[in-house]
Amino acid sequence: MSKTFSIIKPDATKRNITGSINSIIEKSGLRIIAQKRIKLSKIQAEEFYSVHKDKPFFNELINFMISEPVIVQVLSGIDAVEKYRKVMGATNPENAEEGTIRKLFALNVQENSVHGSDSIDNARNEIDFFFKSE
Ligand code: IDP
Ligand code: MG
Repeated sequence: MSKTFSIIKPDATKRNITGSINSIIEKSGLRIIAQKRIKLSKIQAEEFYSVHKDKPFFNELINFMISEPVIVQVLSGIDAVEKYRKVMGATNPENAEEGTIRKLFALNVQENSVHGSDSIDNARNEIDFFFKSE
C-alpha cells in the first residue's frame, strides 16, 4: 500500500460534483483516507505550483486555484500515485481516455477538475504540505 495526494479543483467544487469524483476514486479501488475542504491562499497556491512558475499559464492557474474552495485528499492503495494518474486521465481532457475523471468532468486544460501527485516523492511532500499539522 502507498499514498498519493489529490486536489478536487475549483471548477469541480463550484459545480457540486465532488461526490461524483469521489465515487470514481472509490470505484477504482483507491481509498480516501483523509480529506478537507479549504480555500487556498495565493501564497499556498504559488508554492504548491512553483514548478510551473515560468510557464505562460502560471498566473491564470494560480487565480483559478484560489477562485473557489478545493478539497485536498490523501488516497491510499496499491501503487497509488500511478493508479490515480490513470484514474485522472491526461492533463488536457481532449486527450483523456474514456471513463477517466478528466474525460468525464474537465472543462478544459486548465479547469481539469483534479490534481494528482506525479511521483512518490512529490506525493509525500504534498501530503506534508497540507496535512502535516494534523
Ligand atoms: P497535471 O495536473 O496533469 O500534472 P501539469 O502539467 O503538472 O499537469 O500542470 C498543472 C496544472 O496546470 C494542470 O492540471 C492544469 O490545471 C494547468 N495547465 C497545464 N497546462 C496548461 C495549459 O497549457 N494551459 C492552461 N493551464 C494548464
Ligand atoms: Mg503535475
